[in-house]
Amino acid sequence: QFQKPEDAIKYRQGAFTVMAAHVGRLGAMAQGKAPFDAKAAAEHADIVQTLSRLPATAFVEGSDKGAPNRAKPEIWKEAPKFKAANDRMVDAVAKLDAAAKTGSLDALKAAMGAVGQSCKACHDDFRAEK
Ligand code: ASC
Repeated sequence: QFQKPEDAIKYRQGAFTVMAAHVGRLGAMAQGKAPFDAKAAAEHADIVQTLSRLPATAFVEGSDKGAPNRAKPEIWKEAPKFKAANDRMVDAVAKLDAAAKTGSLDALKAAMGAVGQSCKACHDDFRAEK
């Protein structure tokens, strides 16, 4: 699937970068820093849901090196724990997508809380400091 570790690193970083952009726009709405636009929120959540499934495919063995990246060795040493953390993120994002489709700001706020926690949990355990 990836020719070299660098390709996997770039792929997952690209997915995370675009996810973060759309999560950020949803976060701004959830926090009242941007006006709530139900249609835009549903579109952002849809994009995030599609992207949420991609990074896990790109944490291939040996891709801790090959290009600058912040993946900790625990991703591979504690693979079941990493998979569980990834699955929680995917699950939280699926719920976010459902919440965004309801058009309710309160539903969006609640779902964003869980998404943010799932981002942070994985970063705390599996992402190295800069
Ligand atoms: C974001 C983003 C993250 C998470 C994290 C939540 O918008 O880019 O990495 O939320 O900050 O704690």
